[in-house]
Amino acid sequence: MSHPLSLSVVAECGARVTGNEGTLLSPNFPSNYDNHHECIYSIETEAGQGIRLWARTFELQAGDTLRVFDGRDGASRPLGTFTRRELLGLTLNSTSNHLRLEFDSDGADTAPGFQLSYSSEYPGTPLLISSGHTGAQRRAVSESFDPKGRGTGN
Ligand SMILES: [Ca+2]
Repeated sequence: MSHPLSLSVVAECGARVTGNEGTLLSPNFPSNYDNHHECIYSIETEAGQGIRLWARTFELQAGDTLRVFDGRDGASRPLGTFTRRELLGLTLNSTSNHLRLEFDSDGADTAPGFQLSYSSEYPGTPLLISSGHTGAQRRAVSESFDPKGRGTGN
């Protein structure tokens, strides 16, 4: 069993993770995901911090999507819907300490999927969980699209 507050966690399908940094894997990764698969991932870091998310591997078939929401549920502001290799070279930043990801695959064709990394926006800050704290701080959203990309992957 992993510790809920460990600094680095690996989350698989359907996981809810807390911590300063971690990795999210698509179902079966590094093998291909299955058809008709739906996975929801929830990330929570300490209150008052944002979350930075980027892809180390991202390869979906057209028709299979990863949707990212800036908040704790699917009613939150969408940060984007990504398929094929569209998330490679991008960094997504949340405005709150919650991030929700929804992966859906359709009934035809699969691919290796994704290996995503996330970290708190201010790494190095001590891990402080203060329940009851209502972080009303708002930061500007920055979705940085790096035209250079991150090379051609592995
Ligand atoms: Ca598919």
